[in-house]
Amino acid sequence: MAKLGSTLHRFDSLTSTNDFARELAARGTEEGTIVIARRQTAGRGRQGRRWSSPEGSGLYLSVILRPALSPARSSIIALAAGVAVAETLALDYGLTPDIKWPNDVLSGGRKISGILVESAIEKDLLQYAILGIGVNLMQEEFPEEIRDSATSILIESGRRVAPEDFLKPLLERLERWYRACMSRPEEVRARWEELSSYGRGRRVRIMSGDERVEATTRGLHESGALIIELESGEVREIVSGEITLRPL
Ligand code: BT5
Repeated sequence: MAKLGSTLHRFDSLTSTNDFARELAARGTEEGTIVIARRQTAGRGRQGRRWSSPEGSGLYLSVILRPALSPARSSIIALAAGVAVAETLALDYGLTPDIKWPNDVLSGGRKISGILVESAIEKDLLQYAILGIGVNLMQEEFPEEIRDSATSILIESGRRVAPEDFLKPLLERLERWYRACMSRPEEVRARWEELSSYGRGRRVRIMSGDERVEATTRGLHESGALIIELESGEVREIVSGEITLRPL
């Protein structure tokens, strides 16, 4: 496997770094290639949601991955990325992050980073995965819709961190945790549970369509699903998707 970031494509502006990385990956570009942009005009989250990506204020990064994992096991990549971001914030920037399942990284209860993995699957094999990571670095304020729910390293610590400065330690941690996805996935899950207050024994409300249930978290399943125990004692595994989880 090539080192993550050994080839880097840097842009002033892109619709979405994931779009550009996907085009490269579809043309056979090697694993580890990364794409960053100073701003995104159509940065996106999951299920068509938007990712606010103002110029120079955040890190907007996509990494081309070709993991030796079955599609059913691939959600571990997003968990590993959450671990890498949370570790970087904690160990290199002195914050006290949390990871909200599946992979929102929070600081002071507000979202500081989001992760979007888009996979290309053919004949039940993972051809490639694009790991997109957005980290809020220097925003002092946010658009109305996310004013109360978003934060940045500047807001949390008073430090001005440039995208390239954050990129270096992040890539080192990503490298380590990405490799572990293939060789020691149980370590990724254990580290995720350590860094997240949602791992075990957290009371949560789970919303899926019209259904709302209250439950207690019981750790991560091998597949990356969150194990929950309902009031009735019934144990379920929830996979990310249309499910929203709120602390109780
Ligand atoms: C995510 O989606 O959190 C994944 C975000 C991934 C962004 C990166 S940037 C590089 C790469 N290129 C892309 O186009 N995307 C990736 P989700 O869990 O669906 O959360 C989206 C929600 O987060 C939105 O609906 C808003 O409520 C909120 N949000 C939007 N922008 C935000 C920001 N900058 N900071 C905090 N919250 C934000």
